[in-house]
Amino acid sequence: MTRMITIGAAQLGPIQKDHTRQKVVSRLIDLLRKAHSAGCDLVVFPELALTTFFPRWFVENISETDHYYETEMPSPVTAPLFDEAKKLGIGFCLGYAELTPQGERFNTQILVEKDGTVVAKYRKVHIPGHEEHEPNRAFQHAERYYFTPSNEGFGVWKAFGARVGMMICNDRRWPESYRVMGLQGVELILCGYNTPIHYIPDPSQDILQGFHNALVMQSGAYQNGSWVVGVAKAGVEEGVDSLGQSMIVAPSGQIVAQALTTDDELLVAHCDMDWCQKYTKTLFDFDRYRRPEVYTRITAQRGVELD
Ligand code: CDT
Repeated sequence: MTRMITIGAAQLGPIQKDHTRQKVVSRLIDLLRKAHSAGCDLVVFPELALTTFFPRWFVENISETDHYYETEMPSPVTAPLFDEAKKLGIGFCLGYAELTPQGERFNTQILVEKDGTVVAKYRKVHIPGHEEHEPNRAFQHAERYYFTPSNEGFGVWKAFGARVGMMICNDRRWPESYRVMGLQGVELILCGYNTPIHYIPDPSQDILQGFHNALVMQSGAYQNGSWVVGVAKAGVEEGVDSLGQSMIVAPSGQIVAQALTTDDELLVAHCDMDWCQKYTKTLFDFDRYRRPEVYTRITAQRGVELD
């Protein structure tokens, strides 16, 4: 018997600064309904799916940006999404900016089961970009000013009849993110992203954005025998062009569905969770073949150490 999950990767086109939460939530609900019509069990939305990617601007007083953060989930404005999903019997994964009662700011993603229960919350571990205003840049990537890196790490939860993990955007470039989940038997990894095509510190990488996006998710899937669902907020948002190319990757490393546009677009794939074992019980039988005793540098040291 196979364990199938029909998954919808719900790519979003741009969200401009003046787009209201209500308008965005109605776009999410449209995609949710499309996914339901396509027989999906689970819909995955991007990172920071409720607002424009606000770390592209710097403000002296961070509290001026409080309106971009959610202080409760669901909230009155996001409740219609939760209600519709529960009514349709479809689960979802949603990225948003979180402001806690203690005043901490996280880049967060939640997983909601088909019955409306919030199964898990993941807070982004690898925060890219810069802490300070860099006035010479065409646009900022001040995520390190707006978000605290989470110390909670990468969990794996039982949901949708599978072992599910989450990561957010820059996490997908680090093999450690996948491996920590791989060591917990992950079968499905959900990842939202916002990736500007123009990489200001080294523009020679601009043309490679799509290649690198596929490279990291395909290798992470294959090397850990897991499905990976990567979902973009794409297109030209407030003048900044962001990568689309949302994709669903099989444990073989093959792309089984990929976005064709940089707009709101739903990709659907029927994902057999038992396919993972073809890899985790053979070539990547961790228990049989891994050599943790010679990998101690991975956790003992952070940067490169030269003799
Ligand atoms: N959102 C996010 O993490 N974006 C980064 C952009 C590159 S770092 C400026 C990413 O890894 O795609």
